[in-house]
Amino acid sequence: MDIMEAIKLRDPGEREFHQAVYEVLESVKPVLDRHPEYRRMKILERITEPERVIMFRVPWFDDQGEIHVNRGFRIQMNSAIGPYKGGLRFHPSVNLSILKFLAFEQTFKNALTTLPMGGGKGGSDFDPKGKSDNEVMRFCQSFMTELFRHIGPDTDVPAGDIGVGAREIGYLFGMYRRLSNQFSGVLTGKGLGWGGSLIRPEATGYGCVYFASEMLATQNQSIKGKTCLVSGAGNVAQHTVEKLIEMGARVVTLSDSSGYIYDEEGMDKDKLNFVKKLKNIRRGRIREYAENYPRSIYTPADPASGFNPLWNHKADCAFPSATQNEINGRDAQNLLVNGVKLIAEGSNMPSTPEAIAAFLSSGIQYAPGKASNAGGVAVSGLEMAQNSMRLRWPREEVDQRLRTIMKSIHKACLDAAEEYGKPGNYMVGANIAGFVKVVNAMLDQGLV
Ligand code: NDP
Ligand code: 2IT
Repeated sequence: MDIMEAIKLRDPGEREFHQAVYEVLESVKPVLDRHPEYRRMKILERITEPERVIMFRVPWFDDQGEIHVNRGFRIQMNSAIGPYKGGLRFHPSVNLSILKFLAFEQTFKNALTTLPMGGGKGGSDFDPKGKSDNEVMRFCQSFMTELFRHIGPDTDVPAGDIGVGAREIGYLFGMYRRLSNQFSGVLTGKGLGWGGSLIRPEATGYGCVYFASEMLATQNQSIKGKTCLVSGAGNVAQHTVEKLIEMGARVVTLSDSSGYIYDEEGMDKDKLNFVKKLKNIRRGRIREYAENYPRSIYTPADPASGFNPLWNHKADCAFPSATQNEINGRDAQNLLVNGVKLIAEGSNMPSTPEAIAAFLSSGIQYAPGKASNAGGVAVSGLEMAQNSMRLRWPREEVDQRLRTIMKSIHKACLDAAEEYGKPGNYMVGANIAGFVKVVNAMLDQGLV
């Protein structure tokens, strides 16, 4: 039976996981043809099956004394090249399918970073929105009370993702330290005063813009003066905007799940600082941007419309930085009609297969998340390295290493694409380069 069919039969309903696996399997077909040993050693069957899946109950009290029960997960996907590594997502939509797709993608992304990290992902269907700090703390403590026995600085090193930022990492770390009686580098994204790395909060967004600059450089172009669409308003979106502004681009959009803002004038440092305070401290909605800057326009989300108007503005570049499948086939057509020539994915799997097909057939530059958003986990890897050495590198050094890593990922994608006859196809290149590295490690280490 075809491997894809077998995966669908085994876990029907895991739509996002099937989507992520299908993309990689299609890309690596020529590699399998060149390396018959991969099929003989049942590499596809092994690499699509998590090494371990942990699912657990997370009970907690809200401020009124009411009891709630959420579900916690950790997918330990692949540890052939290093300890499991990947973020934790707290969002009501979290389920096994979403976390398996993220852990699968993470495995190849981490391989691309050049650092020794395996792939994992975890999280909960807990919704931090509208919860008090104390409620979030109690939830994190309950979550870690179970998770702590499955992780460790040389076993599995979680970090942030949607709904998990500096506050949550703090509460999680505190509980891990208490339970294990050890101060270790078990989580990344830690505070600067207790083992965190400079540039880690900025890394995903900055890295994505560095990657886009490399892409543009292949066409003798630069970010300067480009009009850019950015979605999301969280960690990745904020630091993407920060670097874009610094490099002289004009950023005109941001969003959250309630709607998006369009600011014709473009954002500057002051406007970005407003967004940071709004989102990271007051935890408010992006609508307030338009209330504060009346020349910008707020449009509420309308999921029933079948398209996202954020992607329907004249622009040169797009940086989706919210969530999976946020650009569908119709959005992709809108982007193309509006003149967008470069897509660099900050979020994981933001483009549906239809959208990717439209980008690739139009010949614009398209970078998949596992390459362009790898800067976040790369600096997590640098945080682990600094923790192991018990020292801290200065900001410039981490930033320089991040740039070097993004450059090397960019080159690895182009080289692999070229080698397999798909020049300029970053998606195929990223999938092949990540896959080959993980597979070779698996083959070296025997049937485990
Ligand atoms: P944050 O929680 O900081 O921000 C997420 C943003 O996306 C918010 O504006 C949120 O809006 C919006 N969003 C989330 N879910 C949905 C949804 N279902 N529909 C519409 N909007 C949504 O997360 P991050 O910025 O860290 O993550 C954004 C993306 O980047 C994710 O895909 C993540 O996997 C990926 N990523 C993150 C990395 C990191 O280091 N943090 C590294 C690499 C990739 P609202 O507040 O309304 O929910
Ligand atoms: O998707 C991702 O790469 C992340 N959420 C960051 C993972 C990490 O371990 O830093």
